[in-house]
Amino acid sequence: MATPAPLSLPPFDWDIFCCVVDNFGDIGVTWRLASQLQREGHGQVRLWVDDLVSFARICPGLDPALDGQWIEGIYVQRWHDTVPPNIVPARVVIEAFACELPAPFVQAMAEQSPPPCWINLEYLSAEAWVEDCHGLASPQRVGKLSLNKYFFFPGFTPRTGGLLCEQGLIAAREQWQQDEAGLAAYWAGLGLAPKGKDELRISLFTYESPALKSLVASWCQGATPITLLLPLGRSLRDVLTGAGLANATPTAQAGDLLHSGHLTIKLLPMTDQAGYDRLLWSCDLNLVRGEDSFVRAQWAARPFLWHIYPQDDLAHIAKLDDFLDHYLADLPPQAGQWLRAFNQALNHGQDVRELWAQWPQFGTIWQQHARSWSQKLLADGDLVTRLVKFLESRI
Ligand code: TRH
Repeated sequence: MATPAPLSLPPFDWDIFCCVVDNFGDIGVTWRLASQLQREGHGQVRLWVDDLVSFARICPGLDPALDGQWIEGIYVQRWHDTVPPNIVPARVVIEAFACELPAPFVQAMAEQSPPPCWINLEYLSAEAWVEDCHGLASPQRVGKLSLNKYFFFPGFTPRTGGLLCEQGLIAAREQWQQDEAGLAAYWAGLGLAPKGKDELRISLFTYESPALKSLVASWCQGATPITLLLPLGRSLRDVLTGAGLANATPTAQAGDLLHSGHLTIKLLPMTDQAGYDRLLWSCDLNLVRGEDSFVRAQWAARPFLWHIYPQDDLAHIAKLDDFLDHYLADLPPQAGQWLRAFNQALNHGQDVRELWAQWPQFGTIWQQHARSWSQKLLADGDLVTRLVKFLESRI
């Protein structure tokens, strides 16, 4: 539950600014970062957000009507055009994804002694240039004063900022995936029987794509029983159309259970992020998108397909390829080629029936690969560990 702000606030160690461009990724990443910093004892966190209604979709305890509130030990401040008078910036100020900080806040930063460390947390990308730009300083003039802003790039290699992954997450996932009784209780909570021996459970949280129609159609027609866990959202129409259930789209609601051939579709409400993680951990295959669900699918140690956030100039396709170069490097060539083709077809909106038909051939090796990939990614530390180390030399 949200607690309204008291009159006086403590000094903050972290100010994190989030501008919600669209969807849930901007707030999804910054909320995970704020939560991890707070829970792992790195100090008091204030999170500035311009769209509390979107935030509340993934944080049900939040009250979008409040200007300031404490939630799970973090102070959430509605970000208006103006900032409260006499604002005292935290020791570290993070602007997420190059959102522009309010000018009076930057002025207060420049006047503070010593000034805060200013970080621009960038979008995740596997492109090679990220290694050269990670950690670079960009001098900023503020009137007669100056401040350094540092670029911090998440990434997949030791020379980047790594990926957000809170301590204890991997152990919690292991426990969850080995607990048969717990899993049966989880499925029962969703109104489903325990998973059948030959059944596949698949979660899907993507954007619109014609590829979904062909994928869902082949799930309906295939011999394997499949249950699709579908949080309500942008992919609903394509999924139901592929299942021959387009007529159900206008009235579809969370909780509905739909059937078409060998496919069962369970419509889910959006939950908090921990609930979404549990869904990813429980499924045999996850279709994810954007940045944060993409990273969390990797921590699930299960096969996943990535529907990358589309960009006008098709820049996202090169980004997808650069990620796949890393992800597929340790797979036998045939399996790697298949997975590359599958991800590309999904992102180009192509028919994927023939690709899905090869799941029986490659599913097991993909599952093994998903486990080793998740371990490999953490070998050089998670993003918060790397960020704190980076700051130690600058504060
Ligand atoms: O929602 P996304 O598409 O977000 C974005 C934004 O559009 C952003 O502008 C863009 O730059 C970025 O992608 C790349 O995808 P993403 O990043 O996966 O964010 C979804 C968040 O929603 C993630 O934190 C998980 C969360 N979530 C829940 O908490 N509960 C749920 O039930 C579901 C389905 C998702």
